[in-house]
Amino acid sequence: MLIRTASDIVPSEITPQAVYLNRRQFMAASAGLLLPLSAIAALPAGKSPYSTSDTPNSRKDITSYNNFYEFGTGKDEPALYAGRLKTRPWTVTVDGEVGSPRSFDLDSLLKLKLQERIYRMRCVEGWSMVIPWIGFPLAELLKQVQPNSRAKFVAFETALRPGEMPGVARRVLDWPYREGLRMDEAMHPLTIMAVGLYGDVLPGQNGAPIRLVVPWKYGFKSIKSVTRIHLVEKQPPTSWNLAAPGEYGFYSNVNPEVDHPRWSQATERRIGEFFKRKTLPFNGYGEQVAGLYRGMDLRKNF
Ligand SMILES: Nc1nc2c(c(=O)[nH]1)N[C@H]1C(S)=C(S)[C@@H](COP(=O)(O)O)O[C@H]1N2
Ligand SMILES: [Mo]
Repeated sequence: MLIRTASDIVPSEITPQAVYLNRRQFMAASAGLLLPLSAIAALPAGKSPYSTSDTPNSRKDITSYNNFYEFGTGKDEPALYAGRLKTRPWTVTVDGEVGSPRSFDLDSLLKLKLQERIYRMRCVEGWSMVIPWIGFPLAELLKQVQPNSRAKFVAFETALRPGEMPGVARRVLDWPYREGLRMDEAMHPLTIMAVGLYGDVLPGQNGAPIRLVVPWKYGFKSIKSVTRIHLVEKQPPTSWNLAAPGEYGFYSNVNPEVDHPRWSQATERRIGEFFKRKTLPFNGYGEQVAGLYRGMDLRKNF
């Protein structure tokens, strides 16, 4: 057997990581094994046409300044404690007004067509970040369970595990964390379920192992660590709307003209920048989504 030292190997002989992972993934699939977790690192082949050309925030910003109240209300607490959440095994149950309700094991969801999409996320408190998500359109998942004609809204729930979530001992919100979308919002191609960011699996603090991302709405709509997706006829209750109905509406589309009762929504600070930016209607995605709300009074439906 020929033994070579590192200095004998030219760079072109080193299998690029992506090719290596694809091969491993292929071998695992053909052997009937679960996909290795690391496989998703290899998956996003190209950029999605839905991506913004804004420069993404650093991985450090994205993973150290978070809102995830199940792990505490401090922006630094999710990074400290969210790793306690056990993300395997993980099932997402999709049921309600559907022809074929199903519980999906996370690993089967990772086989849906994953893409990298760079989205602006905007928090209601006036800060924003640009995050390179890896995910698949929520519509792809919903189509698999065949929504019926009574399915008008989609309700989402986060896992509730007091033993792993130090923040739920305090009733800052009515747990589990709940969110909702209208059916047409849920089916819109901009709406994704994210399973990774920056070419890797989702860090705990960003909602591991799977979270919703709705880039034209305030950050709290993008619910983390989702275990249940329930299709319903009536507009479902949502955590922030239950907690403070005058401050957080069901729609929560980014709207610089409708202020939060306690602060202006006209400007935002991109994390890492010094000067504030003007906030754009629908967070800059108006061309794609304004039509969903034609004829609606967006002051009343905030
Ligand atoms: N389950 C759950 N999901 C959640 C939250 C939360 O506290 N719990 N916070 C929301 C808020 S207010 C924001 S701004 C975003 C933050 O996502 P990020 O930390 O990945 O940037 O997550 C949203 N999803
Ligand atoms: Mo937020």
